[in-house]
Amino acid sequence: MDLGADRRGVDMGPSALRYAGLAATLDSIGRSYTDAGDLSVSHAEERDPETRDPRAKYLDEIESVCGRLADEVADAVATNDLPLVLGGDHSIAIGSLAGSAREASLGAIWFDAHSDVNTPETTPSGNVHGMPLAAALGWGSFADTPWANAPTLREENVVLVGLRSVDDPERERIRESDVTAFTMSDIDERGVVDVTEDALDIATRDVDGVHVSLDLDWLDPRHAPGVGTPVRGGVTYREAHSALETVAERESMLRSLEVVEANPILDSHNETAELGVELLASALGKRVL
Ligand code: 5AB
Ligand code: MN
Ligand code: MN
Ligand code: MN
Repeated sequence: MDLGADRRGVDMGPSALRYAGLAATLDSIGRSYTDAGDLSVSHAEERDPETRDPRAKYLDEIESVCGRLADEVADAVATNDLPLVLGGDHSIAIGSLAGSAREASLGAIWFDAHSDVNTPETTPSGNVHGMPLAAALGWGSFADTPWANAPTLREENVVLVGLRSVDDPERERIRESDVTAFTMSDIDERGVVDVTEDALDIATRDVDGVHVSLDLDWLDPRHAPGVGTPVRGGVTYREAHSALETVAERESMLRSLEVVEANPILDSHNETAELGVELLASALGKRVL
């Protein structure tokens, strides 16, 4: 999917992650897997730009894809498998979350430079990849958007980690909510492991499982250049691994996992996708010894 973002090419992310050796990496850590293939998504060129709602571009097509994705994720959860969702822009998280929360309660950890809680009413861009958490929380007009299955999450179990780019209306909405937000300053002061442990405690409190969403723009653009909305001052390569190793220590609570926003057009030699695969391996228990 790349309909949720302005910079094109993030729909090639899943291919780049496969090409970066996802299957071999899963083999090497002893994980058996089934590649369920790609969901089909129409391209922007196939669509009439005149029909695009400027406040939430391509929302109808995103709805259709997220509905199908939610079914696949829910099916995997129902058979006790761990759905691993490969993006694509972050709008797909609406489907991941809806599917993961279908049969049991869910918390969420959002590793991202951005807070992704805009609504069609507050968005500065009309890009739905800036809205998936608001959709899952049923904020703004997403309260009347039945397909988002909102509220999928309780505010008390949503934790943002590593924020450094938040729009004014998002800041206001987060402050008046029970969502927990850790900025880069929190990571600077406390260290990424401490913050991630706190995030896991909060996201898993009184729920059955947790969804971990990794937007690759969480990392500093030096390490992850192949993303559409890079923001300086992100976590380092080592900090990102430490955080995802901390996630792996709570594997029994991990219900679904997602990596998004890898854009091969903007990347250099596929290094951002390779990093994405490495980080997934850390989240799934890869250790040096
Ligand atoms: B991402 C921005 N807040 O809404 C907006 O990459 C950026 O999924 C959103 O975190 C970035 O357009 C969305 C300015
Ligand atoms: Mn395509
Ligand atoms: Mn982001
Ligand atoms: Mn995001």
